[in-house]
Amino acid sequence: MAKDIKLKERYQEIFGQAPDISAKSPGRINIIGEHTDYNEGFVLPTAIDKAIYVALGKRADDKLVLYAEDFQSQFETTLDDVKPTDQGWPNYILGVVDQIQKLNLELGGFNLYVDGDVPLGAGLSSSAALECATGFALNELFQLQLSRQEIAKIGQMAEHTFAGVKCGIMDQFASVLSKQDFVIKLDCRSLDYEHVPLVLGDYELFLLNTNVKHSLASSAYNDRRASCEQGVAWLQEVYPDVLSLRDATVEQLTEVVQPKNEDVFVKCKFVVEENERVELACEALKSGDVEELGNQLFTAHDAISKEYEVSCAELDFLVNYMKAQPEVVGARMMGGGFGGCTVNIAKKGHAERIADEVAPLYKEKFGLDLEPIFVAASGGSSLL
Ligand code: GAF
Repeated sequence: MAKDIKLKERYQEIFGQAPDISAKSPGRINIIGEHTDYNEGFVLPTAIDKAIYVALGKRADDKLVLYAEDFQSQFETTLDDVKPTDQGWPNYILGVVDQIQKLNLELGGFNLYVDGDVPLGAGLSSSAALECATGFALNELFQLQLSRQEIAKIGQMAEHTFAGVKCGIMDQFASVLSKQDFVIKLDCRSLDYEHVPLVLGDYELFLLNTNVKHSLASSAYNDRRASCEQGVAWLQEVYPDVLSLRDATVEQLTEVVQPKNEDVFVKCKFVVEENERVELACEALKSGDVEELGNQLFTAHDAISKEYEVSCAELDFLVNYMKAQPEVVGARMMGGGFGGCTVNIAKKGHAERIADEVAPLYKEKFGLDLEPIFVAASGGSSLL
């Protein structure tokens, strides 16, 4: 059921006056291209019709007073004392404030109220959405003249410094720069991008939320990133033109990296091949070949599970189940891994039935509820 978000009313109740500004920034899905963004490769995400909403008002002093509806929790600090907190959620806001201050842009004190309908911990990037909603709204409130790309980069750096995840740019970029009914083919090196129509003909896209919260995710994520950087460092000793895995070939990896460390080799090879899959999937999408697009999703899942090793039993079970469904052409885990959602492509009119059929089997095997989520490709951050 849609969540009732009472942004301006709740701001008024909490802070005793109307907000100066309110904005939203969406969560995202990714059709294909995982763990390629921090390797300067390609991704194919889009924003969804679920977002983080913020209302802000300027204060006369230098306080930051933040209130999160989901946690019924308030946090207070001052502009000259912005640092990570173990309270969790304020970090995504404070990290953005810190980045803006590091750019020597001038902020004043403010109140901020946040609510949203992006499911938390479901791999739909609620944290990137909060960073981007904060950056987007502060940009307007204090007339900072930041571009959307700069807001995305600020969000990414906030995640690195205040949440401890050395993420790539995909989630934040999708949250601020998506266009309704399109996916973004993003070159994560140049940040050049192309909006590609998300037209699936007789097919539709749906998500299944495993309800597995990714507790391992941040340390494993940083480990995978370190393996990729190690691979590049070894490659550069022989091939100085390789600046990231984006520039590498499987042949080079076999020659240089495999003899040094099999595991690093397998991780790097996954990234090189995942980039190729993004190209193939994007071509298939453009030419309306949804079955080929789906094939790329299944292949990508097998590789991310067996080679990159960021899947989990629940995700593997769901993707394997989909392989046996004649109406499903593709499925894979989505996002950083270790939980969250699968993204599936099925013949129109079958998704709900398939989700209903698999849910009891999933519950019996894992003791968890399986939640189907239907999303639409939506536009990026906006004022309300
Ligand atoms: C997470 C990260 F935040 C992204 O940058 C990306 O690396 C993704 O995992 C994996 O593709 O969502």
